[in-house]
Amino acid sequence: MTIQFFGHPFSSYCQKAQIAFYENDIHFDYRLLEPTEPANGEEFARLWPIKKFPIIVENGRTLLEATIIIEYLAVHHPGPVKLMPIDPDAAIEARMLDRFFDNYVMTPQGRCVFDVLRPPEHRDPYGVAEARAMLETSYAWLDERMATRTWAIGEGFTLADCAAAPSLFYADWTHAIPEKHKHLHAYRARLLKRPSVARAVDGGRPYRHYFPLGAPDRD
Ligand SMILES: N[C@@H](CCC(=O)N[C@@H](CS)C(=O)NCC(=O)O)C(=O)O
Repeated sequence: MTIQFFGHPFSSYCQKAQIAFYENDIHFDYRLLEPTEPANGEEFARLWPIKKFPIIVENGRTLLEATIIIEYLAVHHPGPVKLMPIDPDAAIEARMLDRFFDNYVMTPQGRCVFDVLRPPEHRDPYGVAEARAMLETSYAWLDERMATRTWAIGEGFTLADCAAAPSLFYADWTHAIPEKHKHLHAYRARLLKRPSVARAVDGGRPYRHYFPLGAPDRD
């Protein structure tokens, strides 16, 4: 049976996983989580009560977490693009950078964005300031790192770049990457030109009005 993918095309973590599918041309059924598709939402809530997406289901097995979905595809649907490097040290580097993008770019980015969805009396300006400071630190660290690399861990496109693409896409909308970080800007632009990433970004285009801070007129 075709892999069932429960998610939303505007979601950063869904785009991260989708990029892995597109890189190796792996077919899946998109089970869109939108109010117009209540059956998908009900099945999703039964499969994963925490209700964070994406998840996938194949042969009765449910896989949670974008990173784990990418690891699963590498094992069960291997293709020409080795998102999990064969070399064990390179694989450690890819996993390390994957954690970096999720924890220190995607997470603070989300903290800024979701704060505006809270009722005003429950907003957390101190937490948002901390998140913005973390983004600044992450940008500076990445800019230096990307001075000598094409992709996050070197010359090959990996799991880490699947994480980087939506992280940097939305982080720049949320807390602009300073102009002085030329290597980081070039990396973000390279990611957006990658066909798998462009396809994921295009899938989210009809939903840009969902962006809580207001989507900029670019990208
Ligand atoms: N750790 C999860 C995070 C997934 C996540 O936070 N997904 C967001 C969408 S980008 C979500 O489910 N939001 C809905 C909610 O929090 O209710 C992963 O890596 O897949």
